[in-house]
Amino acid sequence: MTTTSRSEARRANRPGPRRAPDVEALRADFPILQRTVQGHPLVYLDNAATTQKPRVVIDALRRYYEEINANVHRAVHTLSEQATAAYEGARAKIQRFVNAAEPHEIVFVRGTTEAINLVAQSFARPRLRAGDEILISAMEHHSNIVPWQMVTAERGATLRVIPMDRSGTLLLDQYRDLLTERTRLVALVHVSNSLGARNPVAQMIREAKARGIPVLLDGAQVLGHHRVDVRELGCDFYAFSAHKMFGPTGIGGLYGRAELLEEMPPFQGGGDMIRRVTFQETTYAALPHKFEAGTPSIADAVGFGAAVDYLAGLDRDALEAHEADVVAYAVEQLEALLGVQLIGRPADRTGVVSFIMDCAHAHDVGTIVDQEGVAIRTGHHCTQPVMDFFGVPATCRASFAFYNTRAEVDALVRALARVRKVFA
Ligand code: C6P
Repeated sequence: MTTTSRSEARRANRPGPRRAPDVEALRADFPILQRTVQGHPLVYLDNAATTQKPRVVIDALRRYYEEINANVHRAVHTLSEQATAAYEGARAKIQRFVNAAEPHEIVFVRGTTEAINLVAQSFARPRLRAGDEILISAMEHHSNIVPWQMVTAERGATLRVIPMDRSGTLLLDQYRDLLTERTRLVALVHVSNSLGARNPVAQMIREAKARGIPVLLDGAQVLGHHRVDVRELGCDFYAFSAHKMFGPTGIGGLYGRAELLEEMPPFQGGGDMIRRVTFQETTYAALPHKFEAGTPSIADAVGFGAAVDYLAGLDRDALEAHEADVVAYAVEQLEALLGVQLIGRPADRTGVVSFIMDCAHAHDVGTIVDQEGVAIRTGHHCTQPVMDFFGVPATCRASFAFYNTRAEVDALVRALARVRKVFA
């Protein structure tokens, strides 16, 4: 594609009246999508694990290191001031992207896992008493189970679980019954990474808040697919990872309502999170720096800002519609295949289709389809309780981003036919 036709195509993908996105032009933004794997064009269907990075993000990282690199908040020299401006500028971009009220309501963390651990240790731990309860759901990622197990065990509190049915739908009547005067926090996955179920979080938050119970959402699988407005949702905490929304690895965000963040003690101690240190005592820096001990991932935060700029510059409604079409096509094609069984059939599905094959273990399926250039994830997807619920050791998971196409679903289906030929 020439430079002119590429910029014309890019214009077609900007916000405006609804039209089909120019997916080929979007794919050209992602250098890795041009490569081959095992002699075949790469078909990347492992976006729930991590998304690919557009050129603008890669360039932002390179430019940062080539032109600005310095430590932040520490020196008066020009580079340090520029690095600080770039780092804090990225925070403001992310604040606007999720519609938080203030930049200091966004804490930079390593990712969703660290964001949830921060809330478990700094919000829940000091508040929990024996007999209190934390409520999670049956479809949580280990990141939204283990931190709560650790903190409830230590404090003599109990972890309760909202059940689901075999479609991968949470049982809301039981949810209501589980919200009691003992519940100290609801911590809920917004979109399940192993089933693709998008939970009715707005309604669930309303019901918790009506009883004065704070809510944390695990948004790891959301921001790359849907717009999120944390204030409209009314959640207290929202955890997310840049690498699942076209940004770098090693950086993510925790949105927290300022009022709650203010009350919470620091998560870690060290440089940059203090106001004054003596051997007798330490006073802490203001938000958000109180929660950002040590030198942060500055370049990655800048790259995260570039990813958010990239997404905000696209027609997201059109991309969402395109992605929904590709995912629906994948469901239709996979369920028509002999010996393939879908795991979970959520009515509201985002980005993920999990399945098993009767002729082969998931890992063998993953190995064979890789030989055809198709990347899917196989295993328990860090959701072992979900595997236990469905009575399977592992699933194959095809997970999508807006740059995927129906033709790539066809490539997956052809690769699965080869699995059948090898094992049946
Ligand atoms: N899921 C997947 O292949 P981190 O690793 O901190 O960026 O994100 C953890 C996490 C938390 N919640 C959900 C719903 C997730 O999907 C993930 C990461 C990847 O599904 C890696 S296990």
